[in-house]
Amino acid sequence: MSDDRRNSQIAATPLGYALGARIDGVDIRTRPDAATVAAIEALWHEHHLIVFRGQRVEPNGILNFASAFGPLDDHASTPAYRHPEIPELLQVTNREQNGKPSETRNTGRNWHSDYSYTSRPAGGSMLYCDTRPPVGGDTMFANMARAYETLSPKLRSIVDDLEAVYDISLTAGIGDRDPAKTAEVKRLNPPIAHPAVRTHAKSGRRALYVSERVSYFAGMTVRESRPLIDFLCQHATQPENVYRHQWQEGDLVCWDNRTTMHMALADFDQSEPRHMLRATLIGEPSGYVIS
Ligand SMILES: O=C(O)CCC(=O)C(=O)O
Ligand SMILES: [Fe+2]
Repeated sequence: MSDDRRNSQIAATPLGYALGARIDGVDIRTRPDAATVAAIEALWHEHHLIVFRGQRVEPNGILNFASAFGPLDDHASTPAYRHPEIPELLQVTNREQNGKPSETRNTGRNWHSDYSYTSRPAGGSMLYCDTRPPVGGDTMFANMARAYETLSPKLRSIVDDLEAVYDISLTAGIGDRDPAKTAEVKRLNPPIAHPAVRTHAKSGRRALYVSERVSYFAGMTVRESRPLIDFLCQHATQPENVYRHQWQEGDLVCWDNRTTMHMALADFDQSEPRHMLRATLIGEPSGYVIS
């Protein structure tokens, strides 16, 4: 099939006003060619989050599809959470691991952008739903470009000059995980300062880069920073700025961590299995470690 024919079948249907679109006409079991990748990326940048629905794929298939969009992270920042055979896949699961509760059963329970506590924050994340509970287990996403654009010009000029210090200790539920693994993850990821507003390398869009994992703004005290962090998070996550995804098995949801943040909800019966696999595209280097 020619590229033109193939790409003309790709169609996007918006899922929310703030962000999100379902993409039809793509079978993720087939590695996309360059023209298809470009067509998908254009829709991804426009909608910030895209959903491929009704896909059934093995872990290697996720790898094959995701790697067409750029180099994948091997998740060395969080080695304990990787798929046992495929380091480019992170498991977000409540399946027991070696007879113990999974370390990732409560992953993502506060608003964040993936790997913001590293010097290589994620570009895109692609999360595949293998098994979902009968009801709930939703994920919410906020449009951080829109959050930035809807600030007053004065506050925008203030945040433009700020650096946000990210701290992995602020990851929700990290205290409930295996202490040795948590200590290792903290050692690998000391606090790091990133610009509070980042410009998307490909779309040029500016977006707020502040989440619930920010502890303070560089050069300001924690007490001074706290109200502003709280305000910015609350502003960004107001319902009008959020898309809430209700998962179906076989969904591949791809979000851009440079223009969105997300939170996984514990709104489900934890005795029901929920098993997800994530491929993470390496983003642009950013930030500096706070000594
Ligand atoms: O489990 C989810 O829905 C999302 C978890 C999360 O934060 C992630 O995979 O990046
Ligand atoms: Fe996440």
